[in-house]
Amino acid sequence: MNVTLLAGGVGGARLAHGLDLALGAPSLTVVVNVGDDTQLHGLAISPDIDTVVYTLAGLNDEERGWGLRGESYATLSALRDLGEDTWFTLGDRDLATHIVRTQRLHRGEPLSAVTAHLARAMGVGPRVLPATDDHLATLVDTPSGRLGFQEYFVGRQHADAVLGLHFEGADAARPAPGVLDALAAELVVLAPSNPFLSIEPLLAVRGVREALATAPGRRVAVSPIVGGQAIKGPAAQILETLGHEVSALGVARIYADLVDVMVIDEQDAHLAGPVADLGLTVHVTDTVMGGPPGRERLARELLALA
Ligand code: FO1
Repeated sequence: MNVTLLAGGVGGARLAHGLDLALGAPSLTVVVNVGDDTQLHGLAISPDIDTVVYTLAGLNDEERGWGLRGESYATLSALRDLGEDTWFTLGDRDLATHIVRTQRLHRGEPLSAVTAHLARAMGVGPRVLPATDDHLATLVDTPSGRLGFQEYFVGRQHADAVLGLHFEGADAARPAPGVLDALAAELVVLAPSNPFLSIEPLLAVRGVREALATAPGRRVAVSPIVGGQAIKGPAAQILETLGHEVSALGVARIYADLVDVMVIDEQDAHLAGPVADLGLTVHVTDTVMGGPPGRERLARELLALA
């Protein structure tokens, strides 16, 4: 069975790992958000792509969710000594990824080709595609003004109220090669990633939302909200400030026109009826993945839904 996962960072990476374990690499494509991408110290950084690639390679820092396991920070410390801003934590080995990416982009390679190279070099089997090779930047409107994504997320620890989001470049951004074809898979899964910060920028790429809305396969979304709280990150606060119900039902309303099945956690079993009233099939299970066995179990349940 061919499966495509639409993913942001940590939640997407964990489910990608589960699907890889359950399915085997050749059948899996992961389309990854690039709205978080940034430039620091002259380097091109693609946090969500790296989180997915490192996790699939078994090299990620499991505790933080992002970055590499067993990192050292000598370069960051030297940059600080030279007067550079070091609010964004870049490990020594992680920096090698950004150097290779930057070098290849400067040579004119598209991000999709660079990502394929890095994934191959790290022994990753599934295909990892950026949503687009073109410029796309998530900008966050807050009471303090419009902020770049990483300034909002890491620099200010996502403490600002989110009043709106702007996906710079989305109108002109074309899907990376393979993205639209991947949406024709037998199973398309929206990862339990942040609907606004991770999935929306992906859908904002020209033609992607339409391709998902008319996709021929089974389309399944996993709620990132469990028991009224986000598993990780600011999804709950953002749902609230943007006027949505902070629950799996609120998430289901956002995805209702795009998916056939909504997967919600056992803690939210009481929402199964209202979610079904939206015209969706509901699957209730333990969605909090934890380690590899939990990821693989959830992945197998998703495969059975197709
Ligand atoms: N997230 C943080 O909260 N603090 C950091 O210092 C940080 C550094 C970092 C470096 C490389 C990388 O690939 C990811 C990194 N992240 C960090 C995660 C990143 O901000 C992601 O965009 C978010 O987790 C949202 O997906």
